[in-house]
Amino acid sequence: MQQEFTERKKQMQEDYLKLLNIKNQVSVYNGLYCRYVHPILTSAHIPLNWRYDFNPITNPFLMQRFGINAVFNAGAIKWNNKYILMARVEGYDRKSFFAIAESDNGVDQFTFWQTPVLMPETNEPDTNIYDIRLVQHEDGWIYGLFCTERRAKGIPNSDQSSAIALCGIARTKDLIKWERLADLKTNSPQQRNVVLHPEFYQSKYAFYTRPQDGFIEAGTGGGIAFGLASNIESAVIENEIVVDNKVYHTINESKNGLGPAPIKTKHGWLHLAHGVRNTAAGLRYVCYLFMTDLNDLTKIIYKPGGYFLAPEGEERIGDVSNVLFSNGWIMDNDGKVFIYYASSDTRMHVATSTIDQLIEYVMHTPADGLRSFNSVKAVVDIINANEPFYNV
Ligand code: M1P
Repeated sequence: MQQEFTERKKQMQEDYLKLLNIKNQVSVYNGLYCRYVHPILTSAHIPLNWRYDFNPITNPFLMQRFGINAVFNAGAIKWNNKYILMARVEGYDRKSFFAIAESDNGVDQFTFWQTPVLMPETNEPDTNIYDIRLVQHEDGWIYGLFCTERRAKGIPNSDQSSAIALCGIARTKDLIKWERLADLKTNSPQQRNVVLHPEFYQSKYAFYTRPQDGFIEAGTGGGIAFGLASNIESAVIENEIVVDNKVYHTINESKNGLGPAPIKTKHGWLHLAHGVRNTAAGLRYVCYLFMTDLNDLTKIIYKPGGYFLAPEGEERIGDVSNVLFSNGWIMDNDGKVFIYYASSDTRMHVATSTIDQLIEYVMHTPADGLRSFNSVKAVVDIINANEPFYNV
């Protein structure tokens, strides 16, 4: 028994180190971004000593004591020259929590810090927390805005799935010690995908929100909205203005939500978001880009039609299949952009691009014409413009 224990432990440790040392390679480059061969974080990347009790007396069969189901939807920030991901880690028990992993180059060898983040609670404990957006705000704090989910009040015992999703807010100076602030208050019964703008706007804290009627269904809400709060410690948004609404027969006809905080460029604020539509096989989540005006944050100035990134190959399959979701990206000083995205609520990937390529894409890709007729016109325009350049 002792020998079997020792051998399995050795094998597990060897396999784990092998996984952490995998070097990533570009799998596809399409002129806009590179995709990579390997996912960058999976449940297997969770340190073994979080999952197993390695004491042969208390765990003679060397079985898992805490199973991890998935690692996905990570916030991202460059910190002390490391690429930091604050991932949503989901246990077998379906509860999510946050854990930080770092990498030297942003595309491989992500390694978790020693322990997961023990996010402080408010007076009303969270049942589940997930999908953090990390923002270095100009006020000097790093903020983490995330979804806090609790069982809906006043519903019968027979209903064990009605939930209320709100925006939790915490801040830190070192990513280790977190100060939990009051949950964001808005007039919407449900909020997910809330993001803090990195700069003050009209001397206030500016938020991108996603008002929604139900926990899953957007109802009358579902667009990406914008609102201001005069303080962050007990933030209240009185008025939400929809910036990017859901639209019939588009990639975001059911709902959408902002991804990470936008990146400032000389042309406007560059946004990455997810759009959701319904299909016979369930919801399909894809990522798209748009740009808002530098002076009017509620005004979209460019929005390419369709998606920027959609599930491909094994990305299509997972706990919630046909989902790509991003809530983290990092731009380096040289303009390289690391887009961190999760596939099918199961694992994390990276795509890399440059700010120049993303701007070129956003400014020069035709907008959604909203009708098949206009799609054909867009294709014919490209064919005609190609006349002097393209001969096969
Ligand atoms: O399962 C897909 C996603 O569903 C939710 O996103 P949204 O609020 O936009 O519908 C979230 O639970 C998200 O974590 C999840 O990836």
